[in-house]
Amino acid sequence: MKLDLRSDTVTKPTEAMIRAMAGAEVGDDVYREDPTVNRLEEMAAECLGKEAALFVTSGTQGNQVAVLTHCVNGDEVVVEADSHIFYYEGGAMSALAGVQTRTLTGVRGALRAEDVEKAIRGKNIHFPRTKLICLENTHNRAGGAVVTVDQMKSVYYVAQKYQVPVHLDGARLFNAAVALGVDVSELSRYADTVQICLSKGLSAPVGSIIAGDRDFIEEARWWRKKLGGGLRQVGFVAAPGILALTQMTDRLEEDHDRAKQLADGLAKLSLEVEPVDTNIVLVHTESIQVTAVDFLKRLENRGVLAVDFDEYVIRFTTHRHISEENVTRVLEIVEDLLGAVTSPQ
Ligand code: TLP
Repeated sequence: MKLDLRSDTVTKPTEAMIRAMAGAEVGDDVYREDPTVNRLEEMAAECLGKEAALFVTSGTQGNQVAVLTHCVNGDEVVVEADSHIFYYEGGAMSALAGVQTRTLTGVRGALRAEDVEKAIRGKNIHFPRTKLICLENTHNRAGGAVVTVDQMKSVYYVAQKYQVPVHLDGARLFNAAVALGVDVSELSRYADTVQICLSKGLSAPVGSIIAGDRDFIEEARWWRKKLGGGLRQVGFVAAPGILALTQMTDRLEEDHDRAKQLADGLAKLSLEVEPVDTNIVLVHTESIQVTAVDFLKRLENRGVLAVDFDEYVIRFTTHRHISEENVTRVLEIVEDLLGAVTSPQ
């Protein structure tokens, strides 16, 4: 069996989730008659401290519906240069919403309030209008880095000063909340709209939520339909999402412990490892002069899967199916591979 550390998206539903799917009460959600979806949306809105929420098919759909709802074509959106919404969503923001992006380099993924303030456009006939600021917490490409409450608050205050809404890509917001020891609403309160993924460490098979005020969610529902995301008896898919929110958030700490175990072990093997806040470990392979893709092939031959994040950077992601023993095994395999790389031919 492969040890799959490519992503926390590979997690399978729990037994309880499968039972919940089979037993879900359903209806036509386009008519808003699916009681399970309605319950999930109410619960999600409440836990994120927002008026309303909408069940969407994926994190990407949630983020893009949010951009479409906030902006019109030609608007400018301030994003972190390595953010998922900019880096990994197929250019959807410009393709679908027709917006242009203003990229700012963050500090471990966190935008600095002073940079955001400078980037917000003033009134000038030559300029586009800044219509949205996007944050990401935890920040994926920054290695699962947590954006602190104070960092979020400072950007939000600037955004409010200029009346520009903030959208939070909180695909792994519960990881951030658990790592900081705060309620998730302490983070979501510093954004006007939030996207959270149910299908990553929380283990639901499908789906994300976007939350915001009632008018925003009404409009987002229209955009979701337009994108083909108006599903029918989708309570079968939403049912595990309810368990994701009620039963799966606290255990994320175990994933964080596994990531720290892995990072410590890799550092002991003299590899350069980025600081670990949550369930993502970024490892550099320059020092052994092997590219990420090459090292990944060697790992795969030994039954370990991870992904490349840069020419010399590998990402390992821990999740519910990766135990302490599994991490120990991964470290033994890496040690063997390093021996082969560094020993004279
Ligand atoms: N991230 C995936 C890949 O797309 C890279 C992963 O394996 O980490 N926001 C963030 C911060 C994400 O990490 C992801 C998925 C998404 C949005 C998109 O979610 P999905 O995959 O549900 O569209």
